[in-house]
Amino acid sequence: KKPTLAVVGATGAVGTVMLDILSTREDVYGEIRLVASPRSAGKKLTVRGEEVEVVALAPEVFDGVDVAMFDVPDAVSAEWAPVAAARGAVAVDNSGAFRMDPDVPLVVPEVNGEQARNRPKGIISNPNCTTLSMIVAVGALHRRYGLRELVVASYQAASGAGQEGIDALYDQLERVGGNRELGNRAGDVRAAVGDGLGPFPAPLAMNVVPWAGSLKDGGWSSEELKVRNESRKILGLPDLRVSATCVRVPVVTTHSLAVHAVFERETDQREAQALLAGAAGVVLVDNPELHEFPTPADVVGTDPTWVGRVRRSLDDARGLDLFLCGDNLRKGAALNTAQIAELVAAEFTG
Ligand code: 11C
Repeated sequence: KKPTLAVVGATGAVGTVMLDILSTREDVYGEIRLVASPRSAGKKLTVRGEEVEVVALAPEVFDGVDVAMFDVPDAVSAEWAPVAAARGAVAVDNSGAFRMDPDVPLVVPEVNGEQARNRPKGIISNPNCTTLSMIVAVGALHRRYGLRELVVASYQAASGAGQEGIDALYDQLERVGGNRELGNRAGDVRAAVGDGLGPFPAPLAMNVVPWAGSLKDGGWSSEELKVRNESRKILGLPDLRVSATCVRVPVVTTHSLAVHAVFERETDQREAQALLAGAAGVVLVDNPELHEFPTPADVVGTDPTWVGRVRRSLDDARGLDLFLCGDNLRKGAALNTAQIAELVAAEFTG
């Protein structure tokens, strides 16, 4: 029998992309149940070409469910993923609630897919979108050269902060659009944006904001620590040196990262390009003489990690510098969750 799937958080920014992904990938499920907060219950959403009514989150919705995806805030997952697991479902959780739990695997199918089977709590975690946007490419390089250190700067899209972030960016762009007086004097963009900051701590339109998440010890942001801790766990490198600076940019969807990676072995630009080009889930676009490199505007809506600007570091033969882009709602969230769920679904159908 084909497994029954529950999608919890079906109406959010990631949930919406998830329904599209479930409608376009190979159909491995029997029933698909759509679950959301009581506020959204009764809404009808289309998945696999059929209208399905959204039901309110409650323990009973997990009865008979084999795989339950969670695209909800940390506190909701913390409470409800164990409920789904207790009722016999395998929970695939896209929140930060369980990622660093030693009894919960943190899975990227192209990198450590085999770990999805080792889930003592019946929960599998999906990494943060910033980690996910780079880890498939970095994992491919690690397999060849042996990773020792990552220094990264992110260029994160507004949709990483959910529908609220998307709405805030569009509203701000309307407030600044067409005004050629703006951007020349300190504070004038801030004045134009006014009370429309949304979830961001500074204007995002016509600006970049060096902040994502919450404040942690030593001035680090939670997002920066997630990149460090999750990369270590996924790659199985508990001592990996990682420095991240996470920055929000006025892009709707698709995170980018500038990566400086240092390895155990000497690197080679052409070899690194070839192995990235051949890696599952990675596309190489690296012709700077033709101005061909990945940009969020070209990558949004696609599944792979797009890599370009691959260079051997000038001052370290063991170093590589590169730029990459990944759709934070697809591979960064819904797609990776769907891929993990498919690994679990395959256990049901053999
Ligand atoms: C952002 N990466 O772009 C964050 C959102 O840990 O799943 C995702 C937070 C998380 O703001």
